[in-house]
Amino acid sequence: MSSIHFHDLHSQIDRFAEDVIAGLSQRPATLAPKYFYDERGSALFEAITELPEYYPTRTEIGILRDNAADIAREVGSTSLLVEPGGGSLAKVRILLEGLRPLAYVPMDISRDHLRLSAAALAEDFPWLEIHATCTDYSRLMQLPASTPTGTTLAFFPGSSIGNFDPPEAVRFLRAIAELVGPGGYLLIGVDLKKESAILEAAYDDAAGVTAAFNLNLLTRINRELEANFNLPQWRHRAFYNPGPGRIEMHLLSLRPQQVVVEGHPFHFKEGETIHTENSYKYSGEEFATLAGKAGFHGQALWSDPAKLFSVHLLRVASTSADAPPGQVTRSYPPS
Ligand code: AVI
Repeated sequence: MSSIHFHDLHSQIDRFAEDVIAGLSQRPATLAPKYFYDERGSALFEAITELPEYYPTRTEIGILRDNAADIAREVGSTSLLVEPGGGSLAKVRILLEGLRPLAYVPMDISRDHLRLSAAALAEDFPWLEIHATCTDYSRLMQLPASTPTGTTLAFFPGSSIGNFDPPEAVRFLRAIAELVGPGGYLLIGVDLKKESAILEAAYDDAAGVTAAFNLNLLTRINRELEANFNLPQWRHRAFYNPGPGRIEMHLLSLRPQQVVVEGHPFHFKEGETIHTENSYKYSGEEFATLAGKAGFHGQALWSDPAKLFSVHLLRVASTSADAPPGQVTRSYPPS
């Protein structure tokens, strides 16, 4: 019989208003992508993952499926599997039978979503102890008390690491390295650099779902912060910026306008944008270098035949004397 424990580490302090006002006061104006995910935003994101142009989700799932046994062999016996941002828990299902951890700790900010998906997982994996932990993992990366000790593997799929700027990504990876400790592992999905036309189509799809996802942030601000963004006067814009190696998403002001948010007026010129998201793309070597700055060394790397997406297995050295072993590179399907 599986056991579910629910841990609430998330303080209710809401910084949405503060963050929006600070972001809109900057030039260029910015809004943090973590605020995309209200109920409608989460549903739109789910729809994005099924779009023909948005290759990352299905490609990563293919890599995990085709290499699940290999991944389990590389990691060996695991006591604890931790998933920061484990909202839907769909991808972890691919790995659970092979890894057979004693306990699984999904961490997510959305209480209700976490409860529902943890309960569904418990039904399907009755042997698994689940510690569903409500926390904003980008601010607090901490295991609840009472989880088993032993080798820990963190799982961070989806290429969400690309939504952090590189210095933030290093800080986040360092927090994961501390969480898993010496000898611990990180299995992480990272989107690869590729032709800009493929990238730009993935973030500006023909059906307009990504546009609706981006614009929904303004709808959310209107609803939750008594604001008056006039939606027809804003347009979704996404492009690949090759210098920093990232897709940028913006909201473009179609005319000069004033917007009021909780009593604060903001002026936008025609053509001015609000920068809402970056999605960094990394070659295998670039990402291994970034992870190295956080104390990880590469143990294995899997990819798909078209080299669209990558899954890295990284490890924290067991002792400071441990020499990092050479990384094994594999492609999908394994040859
Ligand atoms: C969640 N994250 C990895 C997505 C990405 O591809 O950067 C968010 C997204 N934005 C637009 N489409 C998808």
